Amino acid sequence: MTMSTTNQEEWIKTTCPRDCYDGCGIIVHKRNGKIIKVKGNRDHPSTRGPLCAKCAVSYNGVWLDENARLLYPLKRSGTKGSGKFERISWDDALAEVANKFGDIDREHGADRIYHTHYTGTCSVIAGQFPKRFFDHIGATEVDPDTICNAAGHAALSYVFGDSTSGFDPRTSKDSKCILIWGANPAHCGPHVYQHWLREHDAKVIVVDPVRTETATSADLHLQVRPGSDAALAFAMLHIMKEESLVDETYIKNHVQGYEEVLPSIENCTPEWGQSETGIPTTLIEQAARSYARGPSLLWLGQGLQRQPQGGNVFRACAMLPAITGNIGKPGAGFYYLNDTIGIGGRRGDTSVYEIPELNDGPSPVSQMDMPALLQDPAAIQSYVVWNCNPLASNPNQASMEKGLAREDLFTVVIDCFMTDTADYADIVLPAASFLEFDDVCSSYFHLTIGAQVQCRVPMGESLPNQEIFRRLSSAMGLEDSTLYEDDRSVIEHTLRDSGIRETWQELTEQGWAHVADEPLILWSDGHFATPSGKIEIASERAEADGLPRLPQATTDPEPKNGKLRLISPAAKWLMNSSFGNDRNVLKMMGPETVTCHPQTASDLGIGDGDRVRLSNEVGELVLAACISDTVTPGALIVYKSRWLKTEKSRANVNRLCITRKTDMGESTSVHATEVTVSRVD
Ligand SMILES: Nc1nc2c(c(=O)[nH]1)N[C@H]1C(S)=C(S)[C@@H](COP(=O)(O)OP(=O)(O)OC[C@H]3O[C@@H](n4cnc5c(=O)[nH]c(N)nc54)[C@H](O)[C@@H]3O)O[C@H]1N2
Ligand SMILES: Nc1nc2c(c(=O)[nH]1)N[C@H]1C(S)=C(S)[C@@H](COP(=O)(O)OP(=O)(O)OC[C@H]3O[C@@H](n4cnc5c(=O)[nH]c(N)nc54)[C@H](O)[C@@H]3O)O[C@H]1N2
Ligand SMILES: [Mo]
Repeated sequence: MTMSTTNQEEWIKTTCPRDCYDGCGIIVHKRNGKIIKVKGNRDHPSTRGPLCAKCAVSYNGVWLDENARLLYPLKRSGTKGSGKFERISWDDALAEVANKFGDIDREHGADRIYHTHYTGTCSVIAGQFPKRFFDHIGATEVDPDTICNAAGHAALSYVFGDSTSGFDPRTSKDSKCILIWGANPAHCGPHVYQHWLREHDAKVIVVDPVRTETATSADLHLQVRPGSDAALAFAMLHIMKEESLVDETYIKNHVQGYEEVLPSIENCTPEWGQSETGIPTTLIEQAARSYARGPSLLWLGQGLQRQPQGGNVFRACAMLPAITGNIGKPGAGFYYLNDTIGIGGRRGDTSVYEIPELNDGPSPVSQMDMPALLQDPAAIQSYVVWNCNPLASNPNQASMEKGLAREDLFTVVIDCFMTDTADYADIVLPAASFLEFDDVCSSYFHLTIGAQVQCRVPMGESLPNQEIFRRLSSAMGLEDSTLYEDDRSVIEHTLRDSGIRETWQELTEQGWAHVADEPLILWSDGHFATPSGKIEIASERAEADGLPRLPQATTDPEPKNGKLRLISPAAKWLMNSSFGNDRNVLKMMGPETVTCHPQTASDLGIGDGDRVRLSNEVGELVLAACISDTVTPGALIVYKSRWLKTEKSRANVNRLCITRKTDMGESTSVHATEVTVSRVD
């Protein structure tokens, strides 16, 4: 595990497990056994130098700070939300949880125990292993992707049969055009932005209602009206058809439903496209031509599908590679999220993720149902929160808070920090951080696997998630051996399934490895994982699920009664709500603001820096206005997921965000939240 040692100096290679496109390599510098610096690994293909600013600050700030970290199991001693707790032993904490779960199982059934988790850590074992416990006891899972990206997965599964085998970024050396649709890597994958996107000769096109940093540095920015992306895709396809830029041979061999969708494409003229999207026809034409000529890559952002018709938008955009044949050849392809371990259907043994025989419990429920369900004593008796911070991250915050305040709801929170959600727990269990245990990280952009290497002992009495659930299994007297599988065995599974040749020892010395030596050209055999084996523009499976057979050229209606569409994208200085408790991060972010277009501001009589009230049917928030034409006139921006307790309002943008479900995947449509804005005198 040690790269080199001189006297008392040590440098350890490890990997950043945050939910980020970058998947960075890290070097931890120790002196006399103590971590003195956490920094970027300049030999890592994604990182190539320093860490991003937020990780550099937080990993050397709150993550190493004993005063900020949770060190011991805690039991609530005050009212819910008061943040008053007393220290208890692990044995007592686990016995209390075990007894309570036993009582609930006997009185109501274990399906009344709900567990919610997401990507607080994306490392494989800490991120996946605890599911075995919940599956075994028959608890109800809150479907994790419904807070983030489920609509996109559902849509791409209809079209390609697989949403997680996107392009290998290394294939971009052969690309002439990269189309980034509703993603902002400048914030969300700063190393991908700096080293992958900006160092390209390919023409970069960005479709986003916001002139993000990514859009500013692109060759072409299509500043789309929010919710009109499907119309834009159809208008681009119209131009491609008119100008004979479609690949008839590819369509004939590999696409189902082109003839059926053609009449809609023919109706969607560039002029119609301009009126729907607000983008001048000349720009739509330029984008259509560059993309169609290719070879082109299409990156479908997660932000793009967080809207009511997010699934339809994805199906519409997915027609671009199909109809132009920009797939299955060097420099071409689509990307949403890569499952590096299982890419291209290579995964053999899936037992790292799930033990099929353990997994016959209740169906998962959508995160969008949680604000209502949490308030219902007939539905939920216990809420276990691990790897996430739902009070900060979930929409309809007021209802979430009301549910969490229920005296009869037995809430357990496992985290590294005392989050806003943890304040409402009955039992808080301290999680070890990624610097404190071995694990495996797989990037969801680059096709690399990284070693997460223990750099110090866990702080206080904290434990890795997997160890917490082994001990809880034991406290409950559970017998299934898979609940106790040790880390080394799971790590070996994972490496084998990833096709990694290196042993764990070699991986820790190297820090990372590509899952394939040469760039993978995915879908090059022209066979797709759909029932027909073709790309399904027309989908019988969608139809059977009560959805349209074809993508629709529709646009969301404009907000009525003076309302505006509130977008709440990822903040540069946060990782969801993570890092929001770091003093220096807070300093860099400054006070929370709402960005609005100068025309909107003048219509509403708002000046830069004025206090404004944003309100709708679920809540209200008072913020300082920031007037800027980076956003389209009908839209507002408030970045997502600050900690509530760092704000005077004790709320963040999720106070306003709605739980309306997307058309597919029962997922979040936060970017379509509508609010009224008024100046506070
Ligand atoms: N308004 C609005 N809201 C949004 C979004 C939006 O676009 N707009 N985006 C949504 C999206 S995309 C997502 S993914 C969600 C994310 O929302 P969450 O999943 O809630 O993500 P975080 O807020 O980062 O919370 C992760 C928690 O895990 C903890 N953690 C880190 N490492 C470990 C560990 O090893 N063990 C344990 N037990 N805990 C650990 C961190 O300290 C942190 O408190 O937010 C969603 N919320
Ligand atoms: N710094 C930082 N990095 C992060 C995160 C973070 O919180 N902070 N979160 C991580 C997580 S969990 C995720 S899921 C990813 C998210 O990664 P992205 O998908 O890149 O991020 P978002 O910020 O959710 O949304 C991207 C863009 O979608 C745009 N958008 C909103 N509505 C529309 C629309 O109607 N049409 C179009 N075309 N675009 C629209 C927004 O303006 C935004 O610029 O980032 C990850 N990386
Ligand atoms: Mo996400």
